[in-house]
Amino acid sequence: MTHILALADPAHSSWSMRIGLLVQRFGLPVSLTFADLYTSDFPKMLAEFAPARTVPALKLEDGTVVCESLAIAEELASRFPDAGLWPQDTAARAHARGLTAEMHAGFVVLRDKCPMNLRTTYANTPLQAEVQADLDRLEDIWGRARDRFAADGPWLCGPYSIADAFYAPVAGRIAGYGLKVGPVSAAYTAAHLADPAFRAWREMGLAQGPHQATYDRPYPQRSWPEPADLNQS
Ligand SMILES: N[C@@H](CCC(=O)N[C@@H](CS)C(=O)NCC(=O)O)C(=O)O
Repeated sequence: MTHILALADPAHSSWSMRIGLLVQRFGLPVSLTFADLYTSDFPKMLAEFAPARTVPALKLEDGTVVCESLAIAEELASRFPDAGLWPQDTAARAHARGLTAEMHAGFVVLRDKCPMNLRTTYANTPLQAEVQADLDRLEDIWGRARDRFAADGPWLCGPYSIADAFYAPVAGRIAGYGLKVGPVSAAYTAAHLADPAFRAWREMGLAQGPHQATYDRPYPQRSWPEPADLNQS
């Protein structure tokens, strides 16, 4: 038996994306299993992951199930200590933990108003004012992290870490809903859009799973931006 991670629609399930992307980006020996949201397959899959009620859910090879993205990320970091899921530097690691926990618990308005949709890209959405406070907070915390820990690369706390995987779906929302962001957020979003693992995840989202009409919005559409488009916004 091996570790198994239960996930849902890669285009829409942002919590699935965080942990699935982490596993794929770091090449962790965890197999992925998917079920589509809003289908009978979803509870059927989770029945094998009791007591989980949501995805992601991780079943370890001894049968133990871990629910909740933050706990799963921590457990993977413990199981694979040499993989570098958290920054090695102690201050950067502490900071990355705080950023990750804030994502897990926060940004409720952004998450509610802009549900992740890696398949459809909108322009001129009327969402900017509603989500501005969350965007301002992101610009602040991403900027502080990068100023202190990330002078040499595009990520938050040095090398790509759990914190970056947790914010990857936010980059997807900024790109997908055409949200106007400050220079730090634009550059950080562009880094995600250029990241091969992010791109592979989005390709999987385009290819896998049914159309989920609940994510449709009545806004004009445009094409998915290239990383360079973000830097110009
Ligand atoms: N707090 C949970 C949230 C997980 C979550 O809400 N997952 C969604 C998919 S993105 C889900 O499983 N929804 C199905 C449901 O609520 O029935 C975590 O961090 O893992």
